[in-house]
Amino acid sequence: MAGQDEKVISGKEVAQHNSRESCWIIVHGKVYDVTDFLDEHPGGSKIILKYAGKDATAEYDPIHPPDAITTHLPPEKHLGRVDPGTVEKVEVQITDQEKERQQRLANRPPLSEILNLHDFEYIARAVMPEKAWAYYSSAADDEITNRENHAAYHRIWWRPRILRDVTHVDFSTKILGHPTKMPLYITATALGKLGHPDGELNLTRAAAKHGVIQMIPTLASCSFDELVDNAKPGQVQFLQLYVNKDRSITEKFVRHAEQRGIKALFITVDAPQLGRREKDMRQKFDAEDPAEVTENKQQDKVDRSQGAARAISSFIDPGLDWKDIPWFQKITKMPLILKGVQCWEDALQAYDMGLAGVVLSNHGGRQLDFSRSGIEVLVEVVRELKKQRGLNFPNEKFQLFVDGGVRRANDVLKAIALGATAVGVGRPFLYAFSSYGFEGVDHALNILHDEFEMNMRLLGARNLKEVVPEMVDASSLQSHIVAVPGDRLYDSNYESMQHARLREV
Ligand code: PYR
Repeated sequence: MAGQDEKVISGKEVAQHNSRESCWIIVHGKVYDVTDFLDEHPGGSKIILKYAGKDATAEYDPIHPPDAITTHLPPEKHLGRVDPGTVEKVEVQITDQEKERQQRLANRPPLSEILNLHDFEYIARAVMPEKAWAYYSSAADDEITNRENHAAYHRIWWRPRILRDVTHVDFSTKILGHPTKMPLYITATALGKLGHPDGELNLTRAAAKHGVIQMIPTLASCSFDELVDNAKPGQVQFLQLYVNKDRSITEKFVRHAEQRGIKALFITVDAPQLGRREKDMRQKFDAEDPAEVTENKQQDKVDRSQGAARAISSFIDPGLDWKDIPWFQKITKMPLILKGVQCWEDALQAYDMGLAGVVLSNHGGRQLDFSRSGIEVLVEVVRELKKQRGLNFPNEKFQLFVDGGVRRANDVLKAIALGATAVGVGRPFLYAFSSYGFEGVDHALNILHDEFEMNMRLLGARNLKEVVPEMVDASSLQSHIVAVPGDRLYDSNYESMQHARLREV
């Protein structure tokens, strides 16, 4: 239906289809009949009905991957193109709360005053739209693992070496054979446009400038091709994969990614169902009028009190299994890495099945609460793979990655000392671009660069090969107690969880 022959429909005609009985919406200038889809919409019918007969682009964009409509609606429901001059503008009412937020955004400090990644988080919390902050910052259940991810690094202490000539320090390395200026990569995080209109493009550009690798998320707000098209020639990108219940969709995506030059496929294995992120869920619930929620419940087959996470994730296949691995090996030559491994037994199985590595991760504490931190799991994986398969780490053939809770180059170097090839950093870059766009991510990477340089010197390590296990005391890592009286992340940025609200009388 696309192209020259596309039917042109007037805004007036679209406006007449503004009910549950006949619901048309406009997204990016195209008209769709979503009447039959209303009850299937993972985010519930109410939000679509709010835009019935109108242009829904602004609401649609941040929370949907660009191809969501084309994937879910049969072609006959793509009605044509709207005549742009005839569309009535949707009135956006700016609340007092939003005005205050915009004021805070205008008053944010200059980047020169941002000294570390915690600062970005602090500013982001103040200047981001509430829903976006809730989605990015939330974690599963009581958020114990989310806090533990960071706290675990507090239980590892350095044993630095002295009197080594550290005039020149080099912390570049290779990830899966591809050079990176620092031993970290920008890991996959969903819905970048919730935080900034350029979404994940901010990360693509900053990764290019700093010579680090970006992992493109399946659930990016920007389209996959846009992120690849905007990479510099030769810029290395990886892909994070959520596996679709419809394997033909996954196969097409993986083959396309390989053909577009993606260098490695990170298959997420810790999310057969997305965890309960109650801050996110509460946001969504608060956005509704409680009385209407009760009234409409009968009509609404989908539980929509589940926040952004639920709204975007219903396609993920909970049936994914070890027996699918050979299928992946058949459809792509890209190195395969499992993202979300949490014990040595699974790491060993991944090695035995010929995979290229594993990310020891609990999904930023967003999945199973009381999962251990990736850095803690790293220690047992290194020990058991050496014992059982004679492997030494870091290892070129089977690489170990860690993510979660990292806020300093100091944290990253602890993982390197313990055997990781590199570390994934996610939320801090989201907070950086949500507050300052591309310049924020650029500044965050500059900060990390400076921290690496200083820490390498203070450790007495001239290159990453000299960051060795003997340099750390990780003997307390397994005791899950945080022996610090206070912590900047939790004292100033971490937001306590709320309880259900009493209705006003
Ligand atoms: C998350 O919200 O954690 C996803 O991975 C989509």
